[in-house]
Amino acid sequence: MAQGELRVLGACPLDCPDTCSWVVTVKDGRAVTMRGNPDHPYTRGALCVKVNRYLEHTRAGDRVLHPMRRTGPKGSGRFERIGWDEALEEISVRLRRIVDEHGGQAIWPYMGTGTLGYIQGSEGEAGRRFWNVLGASRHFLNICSTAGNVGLERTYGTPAGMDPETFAASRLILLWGTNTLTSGHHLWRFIQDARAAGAHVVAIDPIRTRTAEQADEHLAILPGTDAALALGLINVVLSEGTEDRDYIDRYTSGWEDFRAEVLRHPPERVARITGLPEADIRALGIRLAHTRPTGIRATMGMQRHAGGGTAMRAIAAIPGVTGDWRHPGGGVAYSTTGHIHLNIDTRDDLLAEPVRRLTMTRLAGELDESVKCLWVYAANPMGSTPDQNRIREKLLREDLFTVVMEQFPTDTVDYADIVLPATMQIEHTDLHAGYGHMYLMWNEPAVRPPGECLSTTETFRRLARHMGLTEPSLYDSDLELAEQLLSSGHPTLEGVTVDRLRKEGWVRLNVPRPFAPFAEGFPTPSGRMEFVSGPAYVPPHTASAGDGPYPLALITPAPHTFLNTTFGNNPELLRRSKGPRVMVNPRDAASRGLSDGERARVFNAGGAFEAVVEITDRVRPGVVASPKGHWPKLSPGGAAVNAVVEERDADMGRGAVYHDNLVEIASLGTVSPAEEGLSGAGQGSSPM
Ligand SMILES: Nc1nc2c(c(=O)[nH]1)N[C@H]1C(S)=C(S)[C@@H](COP(=O)(O)OP(=O)(O)OC[C@H]3O[C@@H](n4cnc5c(=O)[nH]c(N)nc54)[C@H](O)[C@@H]3O)O[C@H]1N2
Ligand SMILES: Nc1nc2c(c(=O)[nH]1)N[C@H]1C(S)=C(S)[C@@H](COP(=O)(O)OP(=O)(O)OC[C@H]3O[C@@H](n4cnc5c(=O)[nH]c(N)nc54)[C@H](O)[C@@H]3O)O[C@H]1N2
Ligand code: SF4
Ligand SMILES: [Mo]
Repeated sequence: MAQGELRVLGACPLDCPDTCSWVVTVKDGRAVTMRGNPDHPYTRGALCVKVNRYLEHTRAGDRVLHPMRRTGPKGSGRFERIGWDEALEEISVRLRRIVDEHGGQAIWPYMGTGTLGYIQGSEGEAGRRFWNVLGASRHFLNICSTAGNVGLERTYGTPAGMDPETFAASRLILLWGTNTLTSGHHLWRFIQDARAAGAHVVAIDPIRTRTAEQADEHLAILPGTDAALALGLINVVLSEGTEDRDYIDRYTSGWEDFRAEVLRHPPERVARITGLPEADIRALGIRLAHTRPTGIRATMGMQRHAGGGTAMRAIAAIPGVTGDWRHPGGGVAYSTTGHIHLNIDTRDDLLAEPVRRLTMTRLAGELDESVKCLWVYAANPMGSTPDQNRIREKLLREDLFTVVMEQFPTDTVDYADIVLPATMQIEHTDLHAGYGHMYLMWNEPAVRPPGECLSTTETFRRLARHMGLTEPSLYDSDLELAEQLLSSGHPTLEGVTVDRLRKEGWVRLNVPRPFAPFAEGFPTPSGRMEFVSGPAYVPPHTASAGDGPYPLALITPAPHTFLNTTFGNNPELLRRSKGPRVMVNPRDAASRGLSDGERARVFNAGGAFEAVVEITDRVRPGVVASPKGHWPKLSPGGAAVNAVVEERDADMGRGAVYHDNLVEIASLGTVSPAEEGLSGAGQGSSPM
């Protein structure tokens, strides 16, 4: 390290399972490099295509650096710069008046997943104390993973499962509705270790993603039919007679009913439901029956469907039947968050009376006259939330007071009355925990915030002071908040202190290594895993297509170049994304007269967006795919994929159904040369 240089340890804040450890080199108060930390046992160095540009992003010309007040009509994005005092005064007056006239519940604090920090972000529900003192409505952050979480909780008593590091010990790996190489690529090293020892890797995904391409086998299942496949695989295990009777007797409940449901799903029936060849189902079933340990990596993709919760339950049943939970490297890994027992005290004691709960994915429907203030932070609902057109209409309401705390001028910012400039990760303190690994992570600020940016916690402290609120805990410092978070007394956190985290950068949870969490039972009330009772397969919405006007099943997966809508404005990443595109099978393209590289309109009753057609057999007939993350205002036609995603709930946890919508596609004619640079038209198919 050169003289005068400082090395600061941090952690990636984004909603990605990996929560990378990074090292920022600071010289003369300026961050000069950011590199993945090779010493971290899970993330081991490399960051990713997106975050390699994080430093550049912190200095982007369009960064929001000062408080701003709206000067044009809502949606115009026209603002004037104001001072913090002026902003705080205007906000205080408006909030007081709303609370006096309509009650605190007229405020909707709409927090997203822009940072998963336990201090600044959604995992610790930053700002919640402040909102409780005002009696604001509660925000239900259901946008991402709730169907799967609830499905697993009902089965195992927790959404937690395998330590992902133990995939190195798996001998059969099912990558089930997960695009590992795009959405959390650090798991791949462990999969490669398993492969070197002879493991077989199977991707179960309607799209031939870059991950499916690298797997030994790819089952291109019909969207939303995974529960049926799980039942079919278990059916074959029973035919082979390799179920673990001892494990089932000791550690599970509801087996007889579930077994009857399994017996109703022989491979020939499952083939009809899933669109997979019967021979493939049987072959994988036989492999599963005879390979211990089998590790299943299932992430959020497969639960963004009408039956997502039930699908998770059916998949979760597999290691209960095979006894895979006995072994490290066996079981299911969805999220590790359930293993993290920080003390998340949301301070409901500060509420004067119970308040209602408003649902994140239901913004379009629930943002009615009863809401007088929408306070958006670490979220970009105009880009990420279903039913984009209806949200846009609702945000135009003149008597709605909208405050947006942001780093960048998103589509949502365009509808704000007041914009508050937010810090980025190298500029504030935070505590993190990966949801794809077993480490707590510390993020030390490396540089001073640019302009007048403030962290979430500091913004709420200043606002509380400006409003004259007297509750002492509103003024706790970030380090005090960190100490409180670590004070749960849970054995997995024994010996973990703020000092230690600051010094070492990360700490592994105190769990055995290797870790087999359910080798001897489950954290359910009975101590047993609960097999789903009754029907174990809920068909997807897309199964209802029939000969209706919208026959194509649309999947809207994670893009390689953005993280949700974060980085959607980075010029280089936007260029590499090739712009909004839609993958269409040759057969569906031919029947619509679509040609490769042309501009098309993707639409249904809820709305439409424009995309460049990519004709490819990466998707099967009847299925089309277009990645999430493009900013509507930076997209041709001014709309993005969530214009056609409906506001509907999955079967559990009110989960969103991003991959379960029906659309039609029509040609818009050829792309003009001016657009070609962005669209990448004619460059051929590239993986998701
Ligand atoms: N590069 C990048 N990384 C990301 C994100 C990003 O936007 N970009 N987003 C982050 C976030 S917020 C999350 S929640 C995670 C999500 O990570 P993933 O769970 O990987 O999310 P998706 O890309 O939505 O879906 C994964 C795969 O599931 C497939 N799939 C869709 N429907 C079905 C189905 O019915 N059955 C099966 N078997 N497969 C199906 C899709 O085709 C897709 O390839 O990734 C995080 N990581
Ligand atoms: N079509 C489709 N849409 C989807 C999905 C899908 O699969 N398909 N996936 C969904 C999923 S899984 C998720 S998690 C959601 C995510 O949806 P959102 O939670 O809305 O996340 P982002 O779109 O990334 O927007 C986050 C914003 O927070 C800002 N931000 C980041 N850090 C901070 C901070 O510290 N303070 C403040 N004030 N702001 C900050 C960023 O600049 C960014 O604009 O999207 C969902 N949308
Ligand atoms: S987005 Fe994921 S892979 Fe990329 S740096 Fe962040 S945690 Fe690591
Ligand atoms: Mo997510």
